[in-house]
Amino acid sequence: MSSTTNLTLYVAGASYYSVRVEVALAEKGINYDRCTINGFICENLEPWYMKMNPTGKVPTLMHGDKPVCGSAAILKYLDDEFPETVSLYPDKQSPLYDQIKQFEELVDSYFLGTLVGGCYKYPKYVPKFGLWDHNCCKNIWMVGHKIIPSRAAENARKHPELTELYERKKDNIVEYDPTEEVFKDVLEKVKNIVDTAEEKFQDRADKGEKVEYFMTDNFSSADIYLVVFLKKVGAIGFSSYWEDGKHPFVTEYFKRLKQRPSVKEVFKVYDADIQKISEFQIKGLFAGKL
Ligand SMILES: N[C@@H](CCC(=O)N[C@@H](CS)C(=O)NCC(=O)O)C(=O)O
Repeated sequence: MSSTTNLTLYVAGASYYSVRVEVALAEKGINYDRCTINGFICENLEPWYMKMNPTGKVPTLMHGDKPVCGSAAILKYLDDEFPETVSLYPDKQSPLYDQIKQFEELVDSYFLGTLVGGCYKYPKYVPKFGLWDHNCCKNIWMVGHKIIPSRAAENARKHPELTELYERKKDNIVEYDPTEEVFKDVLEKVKNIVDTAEEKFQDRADKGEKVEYFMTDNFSSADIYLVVFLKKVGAIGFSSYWEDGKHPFVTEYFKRLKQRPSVKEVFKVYDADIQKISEFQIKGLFAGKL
């Protein structure tokens, strides 16, 4: 996409947190350059990337030479910096703003990599693997808890000026390689997010409000968080958490939102990227490392 806004978004294929930003940019109609970072060969640990985003994670948005790191910060930044585009947050003074932020914090109360790593290690808890299959979970688990920390240690030796940043990447081992107890706790959190969403829809319907969108009358960041959450968790294999007859609002909402042009366009690329994650293993990229 040609850039008229001096924006470059660094993403990884099928990255949960990156997809949020891509939906926001599509929704706002903002042009940007998309740069794909290949986590499988640890491009996110290259010094040039770590200098932009000291966490070594995606997404990162570069606006000119200013980096904005992490999906939550980027979504808010886009709203503040591009006020002429459709707004994704209500006025900061309104109680709705705090409610939306609270829901977003609930969705971010666990780390997606922990869910994915746990699904690889304890597949008996996954009702039915979907497009994001057991192999995808295995690949991410491998990269997340083993390849990235070992490359970080190597890079720390090569680039001593960045040792402190690379040292932090050791945390990846715990993040992506949960114990069964930690994983079960994450699953409870996932269920709780689905239940909370259903209750919120029900409350608004009871008050006679329209429930086309999640927390407000218009498409908002709460929709981005919810639809991307449902997409990812559903692709892994947990759609029965809401397709159980007890979550009719969530079920209908997801069917509807998937058809929204911004969401549809981004999810199409996302699905294709999931396929590529499986192919990486087929090509033997991990040969000698497994
Ligand atoms: N809180 C961050 C999380 C970003 C994140 O964890 N991204 C994953 C990809 S979906 C990543 O970069 N993983 C590589 C790593 O953990 O080193 C956000 O909201 O953007």
